[in-house]
Amino acid sequence: MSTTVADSVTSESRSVWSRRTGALVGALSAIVALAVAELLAVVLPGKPSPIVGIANQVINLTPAGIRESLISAVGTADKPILSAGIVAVILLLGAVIGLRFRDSARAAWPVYLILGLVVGLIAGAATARVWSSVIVGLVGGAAGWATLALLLRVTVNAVRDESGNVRLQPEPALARRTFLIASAGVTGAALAGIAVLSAVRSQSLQAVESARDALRLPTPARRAPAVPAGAGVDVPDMPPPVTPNDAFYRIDTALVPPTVNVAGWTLTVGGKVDQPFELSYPELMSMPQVEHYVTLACVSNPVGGDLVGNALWQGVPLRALLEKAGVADGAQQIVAESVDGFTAAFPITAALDGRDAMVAVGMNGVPLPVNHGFPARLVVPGLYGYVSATKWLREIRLTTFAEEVGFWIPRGWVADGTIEAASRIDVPTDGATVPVGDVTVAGRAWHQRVPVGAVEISVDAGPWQPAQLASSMGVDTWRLWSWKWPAAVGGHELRVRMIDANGRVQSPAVRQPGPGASSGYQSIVVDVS
Ligand SMILES: Nc1nc2c(c(=O)[nH]1)N[C@H]1C(S)=C(S)[C@@H](COP(=O)(O)O)O[C@H]1N2
Ligand SMILES: [Mo]
Repeated sequence: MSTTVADSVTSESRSVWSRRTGALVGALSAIVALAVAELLAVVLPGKPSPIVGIANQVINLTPAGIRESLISAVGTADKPILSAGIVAVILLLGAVIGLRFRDSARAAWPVYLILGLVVGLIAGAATARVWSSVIVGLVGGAAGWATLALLLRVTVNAVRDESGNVRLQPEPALARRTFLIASAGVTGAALAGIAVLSAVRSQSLQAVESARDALRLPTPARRAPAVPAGAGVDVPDMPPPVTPNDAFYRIDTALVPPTVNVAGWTLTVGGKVDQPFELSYPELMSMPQVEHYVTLACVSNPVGGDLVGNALWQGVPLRALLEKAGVADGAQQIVAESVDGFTAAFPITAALDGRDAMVAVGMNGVPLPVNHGFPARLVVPGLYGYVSATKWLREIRLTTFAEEVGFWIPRGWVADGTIEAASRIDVPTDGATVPVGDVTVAGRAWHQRVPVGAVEISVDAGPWQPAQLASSMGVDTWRLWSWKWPAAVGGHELRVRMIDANGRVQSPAVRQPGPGASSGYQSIVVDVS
């Protein structure tokens, strides 16, 4: 199809104006499509936000090579970057479509339809309500197409001559002005849409936060022993023995932490049980609760890493829930599923062998924070979070090992998530300069379910020397330690290792995280002057 050029404009300048206009209008149509889709998502069942859905799929489908960095990235600062990347790709797509269809906006509708359908399908594929997501995609696509057609119409006046060729009859001055006004209108509307959307989001978070603020934890039937006075190490920059909630590491696949309304929330216990049941939040809260200090650790923690925290957890023993349901013959594992579709799976024995596995409702004396799984999550001492610690818990089901595996297992992590012995140096930090003389070295060591027996330090590959252990808080928590180092001038290498109460030395084999936990001794270099 050839285009003839309007008389008043040179071929050069018209083509520049038109290409740029096409791309710009296309990008604007994408903004409108996204804004409309996100707004609609708020009111549809399952709130199928295209951006959140696609981001979750990106996380789910990430290949093994970069998964390890992503698993620690998700839950932290990289999620907004992921969303921004998705928005950028959609804007770019819009610009390309605008460029291509700038002379025939009407004909672009199948492209918007197909894109809307594809986005809806991708974003909804891993959720319970694909149709809801597809509707959002299609409506967004329709809004995008309408925007393109409308804006191009006010910009250039395309007519067909007798031979079927498209003649463009722009009136540049008018078109430019109309275009600017129309674009400003569209951008304004899109921004207003986004503002409404984020207001709705923050309102639902606020609603959950205020419902949470009004809750009081019941007095546990069994209290945890008080933290001994000597459980800490009195050194500047050394973390406290119990991690405050706002300093506790956060790891999950959720782009936006689920905001669960306790009024409509239930916990289902089912699968291979004699008597499946469902509990409301008040019903769960009315069951006898226990309190226990447990150090939670992430399998993707690198050697010397900080993806570990220690809290006082309060909740209903998992054993009590299993006894209420009655474990049926053939049941082997517990699968815990969250409201956002994450699953963790671990052997039933971990709930019945006497350790304090629980459905936790409290963290350090307050109801679980939203980021850490409100209203309920699992905590299983001795197992990494990815196989056990489901946040925003919705269902517990008993299955066989063959029937099902947890979320991370098909993505390349081992099914046995038993925590391994680990230790780290907190002070001084790697690369620090310290004054010559007595330097206090301090850190933490953990091997949940097995008491820490000793922590040892080696300077410049010299003999291992015993550190002083702070008081124990129990068998499932880390132990803080310190060591007085008579430091001589120069650069020195410090290494740390722990030995458990059974005399087993932490593994020296150097391994990165994935498919199992990392291992090897942390080593830091300190400059003494
Ligand atoms: N719903 C849900 N629960 C989850 C996860 C998740 O991605 N989604 N990640 C798990 C992992 S890998 C870890 S290490 C712990 C971290 O718990 P925290 O964020 O409270 O520290 O949560 C676990 N529970
Ligand atoms: Mo984790």
